[in-house]
Amino acid sequence: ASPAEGTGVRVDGSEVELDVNEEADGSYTLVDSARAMYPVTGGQIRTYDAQRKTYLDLAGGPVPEDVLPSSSASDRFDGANTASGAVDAHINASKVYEYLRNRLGRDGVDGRGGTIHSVVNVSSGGKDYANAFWDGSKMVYGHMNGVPLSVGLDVVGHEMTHGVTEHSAGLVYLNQSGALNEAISDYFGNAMETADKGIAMDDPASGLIGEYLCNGTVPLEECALRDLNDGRNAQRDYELMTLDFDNGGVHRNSTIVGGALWDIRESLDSELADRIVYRAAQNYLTPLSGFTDMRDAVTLAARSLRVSGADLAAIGRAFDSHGIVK
Ligand code: ASN
Ligand code: ZN
Repeated sequence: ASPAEGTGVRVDGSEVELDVNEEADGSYTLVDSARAMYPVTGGQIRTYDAQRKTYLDLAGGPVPEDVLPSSSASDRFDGANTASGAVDAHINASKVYEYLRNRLGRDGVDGRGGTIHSVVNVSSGGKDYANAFWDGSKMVYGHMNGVPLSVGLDVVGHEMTHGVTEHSAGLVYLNQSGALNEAISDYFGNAMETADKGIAMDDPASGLIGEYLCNGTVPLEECALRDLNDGRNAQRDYELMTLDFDNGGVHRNSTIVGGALWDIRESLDSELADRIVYRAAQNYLTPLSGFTDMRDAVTLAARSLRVSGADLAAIGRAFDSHGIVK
């Protein structure tokens, strides 16, 4: 196989350039061999089509041998490759890769340029599987309202950030450490999307998560899964909820600390905020860290980056106003 330039049609109808492979038989696959900051590992970005298999049928390896990379007879990926979500997953994974590299100086999900695997078009046995997740070695995507979850850079960035967290802080996916894990994924997923789409931080829509999964039928703010501007599904009284489902409510409690992190991104230069949050997660958290540990971590990271007194005060206010106080 050799690296080639292809084109793809996204679910929204737009056309994008894709890094692909040309295979020996003349076909093309969604395998991007053009990246990896330190080309030691020969890492790739590989996008596979599960052809409606269920997740339980995907046992073995990062991706089992009978699940193949999305392919096309020509260097144009449209039709089934659009509908499966493969084109969107492939372009969004490369956007996340570039964001990690250019803004944060990180080489991919594992930080070592290792291969990034995404599997799209997973079903739930005849029905759509309306979710996406990081399973410890790959991203897995289904469809919601008929729309592949890979269309949203916030969703793709969220899932890939779970991989980054697993390879660094290792936050346990339960109770406060789990909610913090979720918040860090929400933060970077939305940071990547606002930067990519040029959404201003003072636009209330900047905080919406998963708002592009609506099929155009519902207003964005009604369709969004969560809102880091303390809107939809936010835990607005900032009281930690004890829930016996969802790993202790990780997707509700997350907005307490995620809302504080988003306030920081609104108050500071956004690139600086990203570096602070990233540094906090990389250097100052451990697997059982909770919300006040994150306050300490962000403060320490900001100090080590020598931010201004005004920025430090804004960081303090962001945590104070979400009830994360020492
Ligand atoms: N989409 C969800 C998430 O990444 C899946 C899950 O519940 N882990 O948070
Ligand atoms: Zn998550």
